[in-house]
Amino acid sequence: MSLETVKPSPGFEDLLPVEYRDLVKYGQYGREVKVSEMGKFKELLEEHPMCAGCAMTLFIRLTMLALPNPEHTINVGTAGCGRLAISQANIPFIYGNYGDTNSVASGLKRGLEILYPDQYKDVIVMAGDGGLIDIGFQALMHSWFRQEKFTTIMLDNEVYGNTGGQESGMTMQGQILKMAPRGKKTGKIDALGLARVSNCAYIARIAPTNPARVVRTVRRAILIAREIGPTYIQAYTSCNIEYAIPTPEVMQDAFDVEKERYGFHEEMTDEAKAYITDLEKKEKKSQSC
Ligand SMILES: Cc1ncc(C[n+]2csc(CCOP(=O)(O)OP(=O)(O)O)c2C)c(N)n1
Ligand code: SF4
Repeated sequence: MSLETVKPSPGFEDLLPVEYRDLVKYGQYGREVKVSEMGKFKELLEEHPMCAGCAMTLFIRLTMLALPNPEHTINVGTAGCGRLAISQANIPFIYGNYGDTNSVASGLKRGLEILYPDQYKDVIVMAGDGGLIDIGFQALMHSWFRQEKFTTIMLDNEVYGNTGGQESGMTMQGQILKMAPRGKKTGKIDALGLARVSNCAYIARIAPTNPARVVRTVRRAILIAREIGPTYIQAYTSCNIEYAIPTPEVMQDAFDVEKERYGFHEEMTDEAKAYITDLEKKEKKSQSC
C-alpha cells in the first residue's frame, strides 16, 4: 500500500463507503497525528471485538497513532487476543502461524527492501507473550540474532488470554490462573535481558498509563528499526478477564503494576541514540519553521 493506492480513483469517490472517504480525508495517511488530537481525526482502528476495558486494546489503539507512515506499514500478528483488533485496523495485516511471526516478518521485510529500495516499508510484529516468548521463542531470538530490521511488540498480559488462562513464560512466579490452579512454579522470563544480549538496537518496557509516552516509544522503535537494527517493546497490557480486574479498575491496575514492577524503561545502542537524536532534532526544526 502507498498514499497513491489509498486515494480513490477519480470518478469513483462518490461510490465508496463514507467510512473509506472519511479515512482518506480525515485519517492519518500522509500526516503525523498527536494524542492530543484524538477525537478530531479518523483513527486507523475504530472497531474491535475485544473485551470491554481491555488494556491491550488501548495500547494497540495508541500504537496505531504512533505509526510514522501507516500507508507504508505492515503488521504481522498471530493467534491471540491482540490480532482481533490489529486485523481490523486500516493497515495491511499478515497472520503468521502461532510461533512464526518473526520468521514471517524477516522474509517480508527483506522482500520489501528489494522491491522498494527507495521507500521505507515498516514491518511490525505485534503478538502476545505466549506467541513470542513460548511458542515463537526460536523465531523471535533468531530474528534478533540476525539483526532483522523490524520492531517486535510484545503485548504482555502475562497469560494466554485467548485460550482461557494458561500460564505463559511471562506470568509471574506463584500466579494462580484458571488453568494454572497451583500457581506458576517458575519466574517471569527476562525478555528485556534477552533482547539486550541479542544486541537489539532499542528496547523499552512500558505500561499504557501515559498515552503520549506510548506513542513516542513506538515511534522511536519503528524509526530506529528502519536504519539500525531490531527493536523490542514489552508492553504491560493486562487481561482483565483472566486476572479478574473489574473494568473500572483496569487503569488503576496499570498504574499500580507500573509502580511496583513495570516502570518505564528505555535503552538503546550508541548508534541508535545518535540516529534518533539527530532525527528528532530535524523533525522539531521542521515543525517550528
Ligand atoms: C501452533 C498453535 N498452537 C496453539 C494454538 C492455540 N492458541 C491460540 S491463541 C493461544 C494463546 C494466546 O496467548 P498469547 O500469545 O499470550 O496471547 P493473548 O491471547 O494472551 O493475547 C493459543 C495457545 C494455535 N493457534 N497454534
Ligand atoms: S481475554 Fe483478556 S486480553 Fe483477551 S480481550 Fe479479553 S481482557 Fe483482553
